[in-house]
Amino acid sequence: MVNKPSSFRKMMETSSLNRKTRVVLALDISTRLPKENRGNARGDLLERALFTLEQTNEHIAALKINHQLLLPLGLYDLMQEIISKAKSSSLPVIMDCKANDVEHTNRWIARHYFDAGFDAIIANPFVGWEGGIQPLMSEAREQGKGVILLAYMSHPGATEGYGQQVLPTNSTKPQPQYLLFAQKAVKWGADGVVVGATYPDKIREINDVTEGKVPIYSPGIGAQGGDISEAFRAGCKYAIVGRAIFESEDPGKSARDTKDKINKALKELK
Ligand code: BMP
Repeated sequence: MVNKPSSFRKMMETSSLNRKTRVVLALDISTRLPKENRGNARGDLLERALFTLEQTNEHIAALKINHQLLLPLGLYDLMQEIISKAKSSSLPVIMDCKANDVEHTNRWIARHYFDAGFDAIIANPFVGWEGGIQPLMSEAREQGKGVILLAYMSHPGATEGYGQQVLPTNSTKPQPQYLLFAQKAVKWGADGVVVGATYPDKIREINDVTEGKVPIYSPGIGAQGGDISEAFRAGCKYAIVGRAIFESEDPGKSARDTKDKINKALKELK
């Protein structure tokens, strides 16, 4: 059952070291596509996304795409321009699809995202290993790609699922769901875990369980109220930042400031 980490992990480390940044840009630029003007609206959306990527490129270690950009642009359609642009500067691209389905569906989700050029996908460990995460991992390993698992999400309702106490199979002692997910991330050879920066204590606890074997990706900084320096002090490895960068007047400057703030926090930790 145990998997080895993929080359995606190495790719992330190389990108982060070369660019001296731990920022993963969540390129969640979003708009409606009015029926009467769909073509132009899609074109404008693509242009804005490409421009933001250009402005921020040198300050980020990777790019994360989510549904609000993928759905209007289309996977094998305009999204290809964004993936190509990222690839041309050796920027890893992560698809935040939160895959959460059964064997054959998960397998096809992974195949399409990897075939389309994504280097890693994000998945939900609630589905379990057999017929859930296993097919994603096997597709990823066949193609040298990565799988990142959710461990504790950044929103308030995360306490209800990730934060609940559960009785693991073959045990009489309840344990927090997120710590079980952290153990499974190590056992399954996940290439990362997502832990909300809004819960720095959870970052610390999860980091203790994974013993640094699985890099922690933290979203929830800025717009959702998480503090970037605190997240890194707690053990996060990469910060996922979206609106605080792309909604600012100068995304390039915001990305650079975010990078600098993280590097300062890391320096103080030494
Ligand atoms: P922002 O920095 O604008 O809040 O964006 C965060 C990004 O990370 C979004 O794409 C969101 O869907 C994602 N995300 C999150 O905010 N919390 C999680 O727990 C997991 C996520 O993937």
